Amino acid sequence: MDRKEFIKKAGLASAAGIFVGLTPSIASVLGEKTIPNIHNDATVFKQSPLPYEYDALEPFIDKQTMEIHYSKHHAAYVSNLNKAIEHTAPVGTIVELLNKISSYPIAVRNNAGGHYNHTLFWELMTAKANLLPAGNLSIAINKKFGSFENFKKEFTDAAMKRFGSGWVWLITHNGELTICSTANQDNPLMDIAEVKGSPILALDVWEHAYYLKYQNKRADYINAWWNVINWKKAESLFV
Ligand code: MN3
Repeated sequence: MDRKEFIKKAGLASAAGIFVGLTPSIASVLGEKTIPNIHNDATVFKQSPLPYEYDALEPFIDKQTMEIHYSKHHAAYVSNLNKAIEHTAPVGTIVELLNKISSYPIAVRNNAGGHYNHTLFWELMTAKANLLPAGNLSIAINKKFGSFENFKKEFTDAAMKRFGSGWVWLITHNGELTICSTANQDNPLMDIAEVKGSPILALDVWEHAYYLKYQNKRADYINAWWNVINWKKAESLFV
């Protein structure tokens, strides 16, 4: 680095330092809240207990995958979400936050989605699964897709076609059922979602959800998941 370049770089660094140094006082002049959200219980998110044991979904979803997925992956989304909103104004409930996610940085989007998606995913699985939906949801599936088998095929196709990491959803919007998929930890409740609606079913197709047991065989994982769907929970979400 010659002398001229050094002076230029040093000047930029010092300008950056001044800028960073001024930020809090500008914030206080503007009367912005500087108390971190972490002190407000309403905006600290917590991971709910898993509604069953880690090995409850064997042999379809293995114990080790469940343990790592819940205690490492999901736990990290919750902790990183709390860090990402530590200095923002109160964000409201997780659903309220998702509904206005376009006004937050990408770290909030990724971790709020990760928290919501996994919470729902755990609740939508059970060891005591009925293999078919009942009630109004069953009627609506037959009406929209022709038969349960057609619905299963369309949902499985969407899950196979999701390139890279993401989720596949059955959602309802004004009583109409739709299958859609989202990348990363996005979901249909986000204001940035291409297809919006309320989730009825959620399937995690990130490799961390199946790689230990199924390796690259996503189709086998999806096929196994149909055996552990908590249709009672799905029916309760269909209103
Ligand atoms: Mn996951």
